[in-house]
Amino acid sequence: MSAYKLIYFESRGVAELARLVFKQAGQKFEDVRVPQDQWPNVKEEQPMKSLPVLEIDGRKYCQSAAIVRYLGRKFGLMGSDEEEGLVIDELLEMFSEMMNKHIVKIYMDQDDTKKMELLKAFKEDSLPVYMNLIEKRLEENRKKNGEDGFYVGSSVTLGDLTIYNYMFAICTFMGNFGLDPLEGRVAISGLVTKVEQPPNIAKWIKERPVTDH
Ligand SMILES: N[C@@H](CCC(=O)N[C@@H](CS)C(=O)NCC(=O)O)C(=O)O
Repeated sequence: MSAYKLIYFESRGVAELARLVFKQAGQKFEDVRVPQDQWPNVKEEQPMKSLPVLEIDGRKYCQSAAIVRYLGRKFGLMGSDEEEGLVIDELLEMFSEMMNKHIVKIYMDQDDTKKMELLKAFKEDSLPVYMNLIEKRLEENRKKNGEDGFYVGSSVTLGDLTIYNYMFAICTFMGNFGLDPLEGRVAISGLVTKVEQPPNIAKWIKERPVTDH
């Protein structure tokens, strides 16, 4: 049995999805959270001088997207065929684009009035494109698997964990500005609630450190 260590900062950031995959899989891992004042020393030991880093039996691997995909495959959470895997990959890229092209830029803006304007524009113009496709995929899977369906197939996959993780982050951020990205999105809201229910995930959501991002 491999020994896993996930090294990141004291935040959810780009490591939380990997933590959720470990929890859903019921796989033990060491959740190392580096305090900012220790970062200069720890940085020198990391292959890319950045985090997250996943250590498997002492060997270090980088890049959050590669790490979650590896863990998804390892623990059987990438769907039951190549097409389900493609739909999950499509979703991961959508959220990556949403974060990098929109959310991170808005987050970095120092001017709160400007931030509010950018967030409103994001909610009206760009967000619906992503949300519409997510709802379309949910409807496709509902037709195939009925009400028991998740994002793909009829059990939790990396797709469901991805939606839960990013919607939690985006709702938290936009909620600070009185905006709800899930407004009118009944199917996606329903999925988010459903992902919170399995015992391992419910326990983790309750016990994980509360952080701003
Ligand atoms: N593409 C990389 C980005 C890694 C990255 O930029 N990590 C940031 C934290 S989110 C970091 O280590 N910052 C500290 C530093 O660069 O000194 C990934 O997704 O893993």
